[in-house]
Amino acid sequence: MFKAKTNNKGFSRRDLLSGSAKAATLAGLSGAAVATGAAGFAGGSALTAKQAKAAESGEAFVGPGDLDEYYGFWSGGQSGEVRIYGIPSMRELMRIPVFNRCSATGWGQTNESRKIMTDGMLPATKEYLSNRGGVWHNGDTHHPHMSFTDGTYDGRYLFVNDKANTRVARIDCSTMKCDKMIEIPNAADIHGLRPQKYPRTGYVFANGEHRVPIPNDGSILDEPEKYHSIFSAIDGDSMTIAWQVMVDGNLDNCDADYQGLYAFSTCYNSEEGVTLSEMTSAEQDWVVIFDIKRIEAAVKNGDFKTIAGVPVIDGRKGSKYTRYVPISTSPHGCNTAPDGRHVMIAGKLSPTVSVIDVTLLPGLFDDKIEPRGCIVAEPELGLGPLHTAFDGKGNAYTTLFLDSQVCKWSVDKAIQAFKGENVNPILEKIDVQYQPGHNHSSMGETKEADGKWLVSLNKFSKDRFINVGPLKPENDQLIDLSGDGMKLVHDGASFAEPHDCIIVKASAVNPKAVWDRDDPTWADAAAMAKKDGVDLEDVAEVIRDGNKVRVYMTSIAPEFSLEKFTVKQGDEVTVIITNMDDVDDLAHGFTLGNYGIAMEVAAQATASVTFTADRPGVHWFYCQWFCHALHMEMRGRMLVEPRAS
Ligand code: K7E
Ligand code: CUA
Repeated sequence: MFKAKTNNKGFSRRDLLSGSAKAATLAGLSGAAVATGAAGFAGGSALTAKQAKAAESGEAFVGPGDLDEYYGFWSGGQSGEVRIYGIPSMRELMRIPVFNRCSATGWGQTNESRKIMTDGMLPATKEYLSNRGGVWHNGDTHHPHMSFTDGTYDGRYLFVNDKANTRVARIDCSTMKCDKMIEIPNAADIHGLRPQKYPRTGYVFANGEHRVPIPNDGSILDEPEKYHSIFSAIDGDSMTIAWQVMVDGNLDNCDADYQGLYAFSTCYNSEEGVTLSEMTSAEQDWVVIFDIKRIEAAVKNGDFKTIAGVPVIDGRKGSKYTRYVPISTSPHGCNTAPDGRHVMIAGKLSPTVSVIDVTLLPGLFDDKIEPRGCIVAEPELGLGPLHTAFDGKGNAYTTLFLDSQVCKWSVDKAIQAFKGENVNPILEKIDVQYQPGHNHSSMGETKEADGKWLVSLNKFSKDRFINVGPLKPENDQLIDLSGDGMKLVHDGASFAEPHDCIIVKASAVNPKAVWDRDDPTWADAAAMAKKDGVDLEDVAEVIRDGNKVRVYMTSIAPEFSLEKFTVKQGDEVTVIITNMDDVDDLAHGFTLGNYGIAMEVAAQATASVTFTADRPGVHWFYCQWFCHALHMEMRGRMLVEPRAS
C-alpha cells in the first residue's frame, strides 16, 4: 500500500495528470481521487476546477498530500547550504546546512558538526581560526552533484563545492546531513565540481578556480608565471585527495565522461593575467582534458611532486597528462551528454557551444589529430551560452545569459552542419526571466536522462514577483519538456543565487525516517558516555571532572530527563542529549536562553554542545522544535552559581 511516508515508487502522479490527463478527466478524475486518498490524506478527494485545468494542460501541479516524482537538490549559493526541493511542485522541502552556521539546527555549534567542519581543515586554517571561533561561518556553494554508479545516480552521497573557503563537502543521503568536509590544499577557491560517472564515484573532480603562487606563502605577488591553478581528484569514499594536476589558466567548470577515462575543465584567462583587461585580451581560451589512466600511472610511478602532503602532477601545456583544446572565448559550462559521447563546452563570450567527441580523444593524446580535431560541432546559438542540459533524446538545451533564453538544439544536426550540410540545429528558443546561469533537466546528467522537466536558474527576477526591496530573489523557472515544445509552467523565487541544481528521480534516494543509534556522527559523545559510565539512552546525570561538567539527558516528548542542573560560573559545560522518541517526524531541540545556544536533536539522534557557563543565575533551557501539545512546557533550568569572590 502506498503511504505518504515512503517514496513514491512505481507511482507516477504526473503520468496520471499529463500523459493520460484526458482519460483521467473522462473517468471523473477518479484516478486522481484515488491517488490523493492513497497518499494518506482524507477529504478533498476531488480536484478543483483549477487543478483539473492544470492537469489537463500538463502543468506542474502536485496537489495537497500528493508527493513529487523527483528530488531537486539545489545549491544555496552564498548562503553556503544545500536545499532539497520536490519536483515538479518546486516546493522547498528541507535545507541542509553545510558551509554555513545554522540557527535552527546548531550546525557549526554542536560538537558533532564542528568535528565534521574541522576534521578536514588544513593546519594553517585551523591556526588562523583558533581565535576566530574555530570554524568558518560562510560558504559559497555552486555545484551539488550526486554520486554515480555505472553512469547514473546511486543515491549514496551528494558532493558540493565551497568557492569561498576552498572546500568540498559530502552529504550522506541516508540522513541528508553533511558527513565530511575537506579543505583542498594548494588550490584556491574551488568552483567546478563533478563526480566520476563510471564505473562509480570514485573520484570527485574539483577545480581550483583562482591561480595562486604554490606555495602561497606571501613571497610572490607580481610574478604571474609563478601562479597556477590546481585540478583535484578527491576520493569520494574516503574524502581525501587522490591526486592533483597543476594546469595553465583559470579552471572554471568540469565534467567527466561515461567511460571513466577522461575529465574536462573549461579555462578562461589563457592570458594568465591578474587584472580584468589582461584576463580577457585573448580571442581563445581552452578546455583542458585530463587523461585519468596516464595520471594514475604517473602517481604509481612517482612522476609527481608532493606538495602539502599530496601528489601534484605537472599538467601544464606540453605535458603528456593533459591536452589543451582551444575554444572561443572564456568558455564556461562543461556538460557531458547522456549519449556517452559528446561533451558540450559553452562559449560564454562567444555565441557558440563547442562539441567534443570523446571517441577521438585517444587520437588526441597520441598526437594523431590537432587539438581542435576532437571538436565535431560548434553551433552558434545566441549570446552568452553558459550551461547545457539534455533530454536523452538527442537534444541539448543551452542557457543564453545575455539573450535571457534557453535554446533547444539537435546535437546530430549540429554535427551535420559542422560538416558543411545545410541544416539548422536550432529547434526552439524560449524566453526565461531573466539572465539564466545553469539549467538542469530531470536525470539529465545521467544515462537515464528522461526529458520530462527542465529548470532554468535565472539570476534576475526583476518584475516577476511583488517587490521585496532592493535585494531581489533569483527566479528558478520550471519548464515542461514532455509535450511539443518547451512550456514554462512555474516561477520560483529563491534566495542567494542557487547556481546549479540536479533533478533526481525519487526512487533513487531512500533517506531514513529516524537515525540509527549506531550512527558515527556522535561516536565521540558515545565514547565519552562510556568513559563516564552512563547510558546515553537512559540517563539524567551531571558529571563533574575538574571545571568540566558533562550534563547527560534524554528527551521524550514532552520532557527532558533533567528538569534542572547546577554548575559553577566559569565551568566548561557540555550538554549531551539523546532523543529517545522513535517516531517519524518527532524532533526535539535544546535552546539555552541568553547563552546563544541552540541545537536540533532529531528522532533517535544524540547531539551535544559545549560552552562556558560565564553568566550566573537561573537560565531556562527549552525545546525549540514543536513536538507535543505540551511542547511549551518542555523545558528546564540551568543554575549557574556565581564564582566565589
Ligand atoms: Cu555557471 Cu559557479 Cu556553475 Cu554560476 S557557475 S552560473
Ligand atoms: Cu520537544 Cu518541543
